[in-house]
Amino acid sequence: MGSERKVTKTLCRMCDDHCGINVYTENGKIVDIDGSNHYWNQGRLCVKGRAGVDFFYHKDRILKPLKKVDGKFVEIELEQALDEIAEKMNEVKSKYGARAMSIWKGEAIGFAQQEEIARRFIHAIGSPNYFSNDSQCFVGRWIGYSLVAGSWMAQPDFENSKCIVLWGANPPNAHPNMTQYIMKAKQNGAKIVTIDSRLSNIARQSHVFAQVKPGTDGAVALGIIKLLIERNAIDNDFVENYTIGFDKLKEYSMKFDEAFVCKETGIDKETLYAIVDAISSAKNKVINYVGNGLEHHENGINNIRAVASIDAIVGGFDQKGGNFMPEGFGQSELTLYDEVPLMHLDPIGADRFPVFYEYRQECHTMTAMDTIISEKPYPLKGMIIAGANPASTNPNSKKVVEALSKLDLLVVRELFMSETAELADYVLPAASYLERAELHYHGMHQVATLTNRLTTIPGVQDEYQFLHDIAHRVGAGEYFPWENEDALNEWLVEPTGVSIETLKANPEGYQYKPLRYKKWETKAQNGEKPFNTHTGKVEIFSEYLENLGYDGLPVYISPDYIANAEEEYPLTMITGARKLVYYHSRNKNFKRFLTAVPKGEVELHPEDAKSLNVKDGDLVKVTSKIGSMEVEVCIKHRKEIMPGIIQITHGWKNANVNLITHDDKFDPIDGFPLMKAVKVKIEKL
Ligand SMILES: Nc1nc2c(c(=O)[nH]1)N[C@H]1C(S)=C(S)[C@@H](COP(=O)(O)OP(=O)(O)OC[C@H]3O[C@@H](n4cnc5c(=O)[nH]c(N)nc54)[C@H](O)[C@@H]3O)O[C@H]1N2
Ligand SMILES: Nc1nc2c(c(=O)[nH]1)N[C@H]1C(S)=C(S)[C@@H](COP(=O)(O)OP(=O)(O)OC[C@H]3O[C@@H](n4cnc5c(=O)[nH]c(N)nc54)[C@H](O)[C@@H]3O)O[C@H]1N2
Ligand code: SF4
Ligand SMILES: [Mo]
Repeated sequence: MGSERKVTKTLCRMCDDHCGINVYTENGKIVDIDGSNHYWNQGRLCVKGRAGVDFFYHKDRILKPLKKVDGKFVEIELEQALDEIAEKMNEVKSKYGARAMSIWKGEAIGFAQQEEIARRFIHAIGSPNYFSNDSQCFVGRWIGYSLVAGSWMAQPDFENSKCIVLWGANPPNAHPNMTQYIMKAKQNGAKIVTIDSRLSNIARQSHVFAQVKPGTDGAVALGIIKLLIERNAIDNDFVENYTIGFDKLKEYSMKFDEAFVCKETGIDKETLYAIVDAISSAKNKVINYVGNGLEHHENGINNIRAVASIDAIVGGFDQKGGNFMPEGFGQSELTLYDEVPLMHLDPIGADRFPVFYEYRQECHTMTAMDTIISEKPYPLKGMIIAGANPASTNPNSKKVVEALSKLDLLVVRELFMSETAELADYVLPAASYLERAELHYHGMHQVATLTNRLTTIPGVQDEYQFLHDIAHRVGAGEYFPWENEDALNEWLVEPTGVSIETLKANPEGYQYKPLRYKKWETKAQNGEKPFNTHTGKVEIFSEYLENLGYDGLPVYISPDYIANAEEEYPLTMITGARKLVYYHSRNKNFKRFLTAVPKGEVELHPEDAKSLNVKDGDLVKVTSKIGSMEVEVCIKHRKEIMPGIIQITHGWKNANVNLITHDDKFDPIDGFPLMKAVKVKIEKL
């Protein structure tokens, strides 16, 4: 009897790149995955993508609801779990009010639809408290660029660019497929510039590599701006007609002469000039691409605004080969911010970080931990977490564990037992990406794709079904009228003019609109706001920020470890440099990946290793003002990391760097925590 082999096309969600995949099944069993000819990846696939099979059939997958009884988990039936969770939510609501309940979506299920369903749910039950990993991811770049130009593009038009400047980003590790576009641009003659504190994988493939001290990118950017202005390598027409505050920036940038920039940032004059040469010869076909490396700092937003000001003065926004601004799909609005405005209920963190709240309409996770512990300004007693593992990934893990343990109700939706799930009252088995049908948009090509549900596992719900079932049990069913996610998807596409059938017929992506560049020009001609900022212009100077008490200009502030060096903490730690095979706290349970990268390590410069008298594999204690952690040493080549700088990647249970990252030091605009540029000391154990 021959076995029946079938291929189903869908999208990979082992990382956020969302590559098109062919999933092969034999007699209903998934046997292989390879890359499909989707617009985005055109046949390519990375190692994590292939590991989707390991993931789906992993022996440790949670397939039954778990309830904690006397400190131990016992399996219960789904209906019982849903009934009990709804009952406990009603108790929390009647004792403390609806705002004592909250929801948190993590990196593993975001963004778009899954995020908006979570937002909808929490508003539907009367609480403003929606949290996500975006208190420390992506939003720094998004707000930084949105303040200047009204939007940020995670996938700009790399392919047609003539100069790509990567600031604190390492696509070969973090966005394997996206890297192909950068390499294509390189083949077509684009100059690649990398600005990083480490000789990263993309730095090795760049024409220019500027090795900067952590947190000093704003000084580099302002130094570049000064030179571009002096050389008149700017788009004078664009600056005059579409920007605000250029003269102020020009005056301010004059402070950033070569001598200051080089001393402050650690790069040399030749490198600075080489960057300026690369940018000026590309004119507006320039992309400044900002990664996570600029976000986790106390002056992150202003450093990012300074970088965005480079795009502004060379006129690179919404250009072919520049920072292209895609048009949306135009689907139905799932969130209820207009229908159920809940500002009067004090969303957590909205008063502390008003810009973060205004731009993102979400609550601040670090503030939430303090709120749970102190019960101030009001008690936060219940939380549903899906696709996140904050006990590992949020800063100050000890506090996170203390806070989450104090909740009256913690529900975690998971595939595996995580550090966070361990703390839960209920752990519910969640549907993986191969068991969900959801819409995804690839901005670079303006392509929409509907993912294909390959199979379902009895008792394992997708996020929509779970929230639907709970909403109906707690009296918020009117907001969840769609029986399942398929029905929801029908409603979502209604206003787009594109049917579900069309999307189903195009599993390798459906281009919903042809690309149009320079939309600001057409908008200006039609009397519309050219850019989606407060004034409609590109805001090099932000009156909005000034009115809130911040600097209107992207003012540079020296990081604390430079401005206030302390003998006790002689080293500076960056964290989170991505390893290709792992995803934050994920994938540590895949044997083949553990063989490749078996443990967490502290990466050191050979000089620092020498003065600490440590060798590879030695166990050391790393201490910051937040706490201590133990980790093994990995000595890097002298060019790979700067002397005095150490790097530890997060996500390891036995070497958890977030035991020593700061939840108490923030960027004042977006509230992002200090997790790169942390003052530390190391002791040999
Ligand atoms: N394999 C894998 N891929 C991932 C992830 C993962 O965990 N694993 N995570 C995903 C997520 S959620 C995100 S947000 C993205 C992040 O995507 P990226 O930002 O591209 O990824 P990182 O590896 O964090 O790259 C940050 C770089 O910034 C450098 N850096 C640190 N501090 C500074 C600084 O102050 N200035 C400068 N100029 N550079 C600095 C680091 O050395 C590092 O090389 O990756 C995504 N992709
Ligand atoms: N020190 C330091 N810490 C950092 C960073 C850093 O650079 N340095 N980076 C930060 C960034 S950018 C981010 S985005 C955060 C990410 O942090 P988190 O949002 O916590 O992301 P993950 O660690 O990927 O956690 C995902 C969890 O979801 C589970 N999961 C996987 N697939 C599914 C699914 O389909 N459904 C459900 N319900 N669950 C699933 C996984 O088993 C895992 O336990 O980490 C941050 N933490
Ligand atoms: S880059 Fe790799 S893990 Fe990410 S979506 Fe593509 S194949 Fe999947
Ligand atoms: Mo992230």
